[in-house]
Amino acid sequence: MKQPVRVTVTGAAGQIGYALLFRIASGAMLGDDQPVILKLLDITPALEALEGVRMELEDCAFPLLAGVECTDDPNTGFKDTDYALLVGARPRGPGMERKDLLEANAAIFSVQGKAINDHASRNIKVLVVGNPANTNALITQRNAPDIDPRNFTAMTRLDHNRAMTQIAIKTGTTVNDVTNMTIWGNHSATQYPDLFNAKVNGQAAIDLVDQAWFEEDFIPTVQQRGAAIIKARGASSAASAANAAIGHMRSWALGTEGDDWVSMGVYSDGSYGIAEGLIYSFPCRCCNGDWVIVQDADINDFSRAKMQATEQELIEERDAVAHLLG
Ligand code: NAX
Repeated sequence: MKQPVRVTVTGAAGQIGYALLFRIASGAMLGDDQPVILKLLDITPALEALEGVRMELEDCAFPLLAGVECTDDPNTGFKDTDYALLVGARPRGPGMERKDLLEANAAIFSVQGKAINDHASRNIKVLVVGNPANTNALITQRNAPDIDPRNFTAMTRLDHNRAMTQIAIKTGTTVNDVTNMTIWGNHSATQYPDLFNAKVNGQAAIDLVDQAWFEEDFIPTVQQRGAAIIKARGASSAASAANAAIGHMRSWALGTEGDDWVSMGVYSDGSYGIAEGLIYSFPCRCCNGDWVIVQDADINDFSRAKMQATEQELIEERDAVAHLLG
């Protein structure tokens, strides 16, 4: 049996946390041969609820669960951590402007970035789920200057999975037939789900649908899916978000399949002309615990305009929190 690795989950007492922790402990994220020590971080008023989650984790008697620690202190929560899933965030309150939301979250993620910098493993892999995920990931990364910026990522895998299912339904196939899906840019309503590079049974997905459906149905459905879930369920996506987080980390740690790729919000190196240093969602392949941005995706004028619009939003978000970027 391998040595246990430490996995920190923030916002562990929340609804995504509840859908996530049991799957990490079962081996779904890092494999059936990888024991884990779970480190659960939440705010002080949530500590009692967190104890309840710990008890339930213990009661599952998961063979791979080597320990559970609960804390409200980021310095303790990130100590020696190998994997961190930053789920806890400040939700938008009544009357809160976008800028207020960015600032409230910037305060949380700058503290966590510093704690990661000071206490975590130098090889830590960080996934930010809490919204606004890309900019929260940027703030975390910029406050952890001693750690490689490539170790900080944001989640667009839920959007990726949503897009795969929508094209599968439209073409009368299943997600097993869909490959090479890409979500470009921000995890927000400006994201661009790309059907020019996606394939269904090896054929370009765009050739199987009409352009009007792509532009007027597919793109808005994927972009607005989070809002549709809130309207229907009275609560935001939780199990599907947790599932996407498991998928993101699993691909990163254990690799992507063959020629296929996944969508990950990663540190931009200027690929496809996207501003360097933004956390932008690109098509990525993973191998040996590392990711690379796929370089040969086809970009036409339509795609270019959509990719730039979502880039522009990320630039504006970055500029709004510039004073907290460390
Ligand atoms: P909940 O409100 O159920 O849980 C959030 C938890 O975070 C709470 O337990 C809270 O006490 C904790 N928390 C708040 N501040 C904290 C801090 N400073 N340190 C540690 N914990 C803290 O929200 P939930 O539904 O679990 O959603 C969590 C986040 O995921 C939200 O920001 C949400 O917008 C975001 N999402 C991101 C998605 C993505 O695809 N990237 C999709 C799903 C989800 O909407």
